[in-house]
Parts: sequence; structure tokens; C-alpha cells
Amino acid sequence: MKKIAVVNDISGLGKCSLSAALPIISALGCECCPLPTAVLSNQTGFDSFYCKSLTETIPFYINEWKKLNIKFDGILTGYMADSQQVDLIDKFIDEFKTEETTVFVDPVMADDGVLYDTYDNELCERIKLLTKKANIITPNLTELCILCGKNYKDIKAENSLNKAGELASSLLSDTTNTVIVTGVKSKGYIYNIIADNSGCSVVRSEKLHGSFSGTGDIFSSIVCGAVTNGNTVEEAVTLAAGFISSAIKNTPSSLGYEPDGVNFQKCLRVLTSEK
Ligand code: PXL
Repeated sequence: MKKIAVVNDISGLGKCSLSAALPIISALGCECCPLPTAVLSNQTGFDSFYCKSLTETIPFYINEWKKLNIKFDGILTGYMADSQQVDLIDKFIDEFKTEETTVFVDPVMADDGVLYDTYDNELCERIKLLTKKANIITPNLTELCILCGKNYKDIKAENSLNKAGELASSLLSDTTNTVIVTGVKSKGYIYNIIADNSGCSVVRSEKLHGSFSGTGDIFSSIVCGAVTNGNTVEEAVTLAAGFISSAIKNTPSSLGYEPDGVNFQKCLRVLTSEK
């Protein structure tokens, strides 16, 4: 069975991070090995939350997992609680990445031009360095702008998929072979832009109502699981976009932003039959 280490928080409410990665990666037939970065009562998009960073526990995970000589087919990282923690995860990747491991870094930092509540510039700078260790990264448009040192409002005003593709391509390197820009809104559609060494392509979906917690985590979990299973990035992105559309259609929404996330649970059966 393929083994994937998932470095992310566990939030009691919000249907995000490990609460999304565990069922989704399991439904895709892979073992999801959680390394929790923090425990939260609920994700930070609610008006109030409690967050306990687990930075001090990470060296113990590294020690114990080293003793067990565990090999991972994939490593996926997400929410980070502080910059010291990012340094430790950097070390974790160095210790556990082999020739057979694909490293996915979801540079969770911000959305719609705004940093998440517990993030500051220092943490973003550290995450920017962490992305350089990844084979595949999955920023949204705001995170892409942070990684490229661009002003989100300027890039958004251009409303240009070409510009986002250009910025994504500028992040490619010997290590990072694929940049997937997630959820770019343009003219009634949502685009996921895939930049790799052969150029850029897009997977287009209809723009549905509302904006939801956790869809980025669902996306990165599906892409990570599906690619680890041997699918192409394009197949994985198409699967992720279709899954998220179905989950949104299954979720009643009255507000513009839904901190409680999407009802993806009943859609999991679509993933269990994937190769
Ligand atoms: O979905 C991204 C995310 C993950 N984890 C926590 C968050 C957020 C976004 O707000 O608050 C704790």
C-alpha cells in the first residue's frame, strides 16, 4: 500500500486539513500517516478559535519514524502554526525524501488577498523557502502572488489566466516540476492552471455558489493521492475539480463564506473506485 505522510493541523470544525486528508487519501486506497502541526478547536476562518501549536512534538515524530525506517511514497504539507515549525518540516523532508518520494507542498497562507489569521510575513517567507523542496506545489492565486512577490490586487485586476500561468512557470526549477494554481476565478468559471516544463494547461469548472473552508485541502489531498497512485497531474486535477464541484452541490449555502466547509463525505465513493 502506498504511504503518504500528511503534515497538517487537525481542526475540530471546518472539514479541512487532516479532517479532509485522512478520509480522502484513505478513499483513494493509500495509507495517510498524519503528522499534526497544531490542534485547533475549529479552523481560523471562524470568528474565534483555540490553537495549540505542536512544534515541540515534531522532533519526536522524526526520531521515532526514523527508528522504524519508514519510507513514504508521498509527503504532503499544509497549514503551519509558526516559523520554527517550518524549519523542522524542512528537516523532516530532508530525512524522509527518497528517490521514490513525491513531495507536495500546499503553501497554505492566505486567500482572496488576505493572510489567514495566524500567518505573518515571517511565516510566509519560511513557507516560500519550503516550497523549493517540493516537486509539486498547489498555491491559490493569493499564495502565488506571495510566492512571486507580486501585489494580489494588481494581478487580480489584470484578470488574466496567462499572467497567472507566467507567474506559475517562473516558480519551476530542477526540483519543482509542476505548479498548480488552484481556483482562479475568471468570467463565470473557475480554472486550475497547471504549469510544467511543457507549458501551461487549464482544467475549467463552472463557478458555483459560495466560498468554503477546506476546498484547498481537499484539492491537495486528491492530487497527492491520485498522483501517488500513478495518475497524471491532469487526471488528478480533473478528479479533484469534479469532486469539489459535487461536494459544493451537496452543501447548502446562505452566506458568502462558509467556515464549516463542504459536505464531501457522501462523495467519497467516487474516489474509492479510482485506480
Ligand atoms: O484550509 C486552510 C486552513 C487549514 N487549517 C487551518 C485554517 C485554514 C484556513 O483558514 O485556518 C487551521
